[in-house]
Amino acid sequence: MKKIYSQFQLKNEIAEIKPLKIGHINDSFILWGTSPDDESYFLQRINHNIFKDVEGLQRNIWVVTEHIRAKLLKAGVPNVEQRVMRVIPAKDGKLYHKDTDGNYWRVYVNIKNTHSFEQITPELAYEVGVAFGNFQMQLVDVPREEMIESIPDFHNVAFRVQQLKDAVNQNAAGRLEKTQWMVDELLKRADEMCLPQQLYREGKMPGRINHCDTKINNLLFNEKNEPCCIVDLDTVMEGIVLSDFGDFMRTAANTGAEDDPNLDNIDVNMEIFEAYTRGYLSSATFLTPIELEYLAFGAKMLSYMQTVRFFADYLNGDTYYKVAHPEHNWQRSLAQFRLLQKQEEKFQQMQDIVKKCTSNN
Ligand code: GN1
Ligand code: MG
Repeated sequence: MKKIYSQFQLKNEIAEIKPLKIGHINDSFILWGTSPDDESYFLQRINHNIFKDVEGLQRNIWVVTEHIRAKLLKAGVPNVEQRVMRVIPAKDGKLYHKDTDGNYWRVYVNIKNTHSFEQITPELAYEVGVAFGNFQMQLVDVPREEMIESIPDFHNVAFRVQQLKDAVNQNAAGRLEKTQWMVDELLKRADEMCLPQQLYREGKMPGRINHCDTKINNLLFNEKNEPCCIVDLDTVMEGIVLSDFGDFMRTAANTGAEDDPNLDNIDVNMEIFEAYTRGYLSSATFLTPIELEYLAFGAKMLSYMQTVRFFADYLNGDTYYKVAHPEHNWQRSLAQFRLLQKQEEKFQQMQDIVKKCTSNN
């Protein structure tokens, strides 16, 4: 391990290496210095099967973090180092290091004395909404020409529908017969679900920088329990605002679990929906009328896309998502589809909340 971290421009000696059990994608470690005042570091092995262009990925993160840092410094915000991640370049100046086994590594400064939450509450939803709204606000003028799509077509609904159609045609795992009804349900919604991104491609809906993993545990809080820093920047890329708004609603505004075996547990948590919307709209003041008009639709769009992704993986024989049992992707598909149906039922209420929170600003 020393051979790895000594490739980076660290300020002090490392006394201890602690593996961290976070995330399903990369492997993470904390590097502690010899004294408590020393800088400590966050070392990660990047999963380059998923992130195929590591150079571009790291450039994205550099561009985004340096852009935010410059804004915070200019505004005279205190504790900037606790509010934005800092990438430590390797000694050769690259933003990563490739070892002799072909693994890719990167280092950030470890942001000390912070924590995150796993359980959602309306208060937390509000704060997370403010934070992700701020994040997009800070990035409205980031130099996008320097950024790439770290996973091409990641949140592109039409691409995901095409993957589903391919999976149906191949029927690789022989699971189509008993699930044909799901194919029909999903394909009949395809045009509607692809519409906002169609508007984007036609230049009618603006492109924005999204985080693309708007989960509550990607917001760090400091020792005073104030939200301070958004982390997990691997999927930060251009898209439409519906994407981040919708993915938070998909993951947090659900009374059940993402893979809930009991579909009766699943419903839209309207209290969470409202709290996040209120927080988000209080800080994302750059939104245009067309984005506001479609914002609530984002919740349906992301539940739809996740159903399509889980289901296509089920048909393909579980090649992408890790599964705990053979029917897991089917169970996930059913649960996400039920959430979509509940969101369809409550769509007018969701729209009304967005309207109400817009006019309160
Ligand atoms: C994956 O690994 P995790 O939970 O951060 C996936 C997301 C899905 C999510 C569904 C790179 O995220 O897009 O929404 O599973 N990330 C990738 O649980 O595919
Ligand atoms: Mg993630």
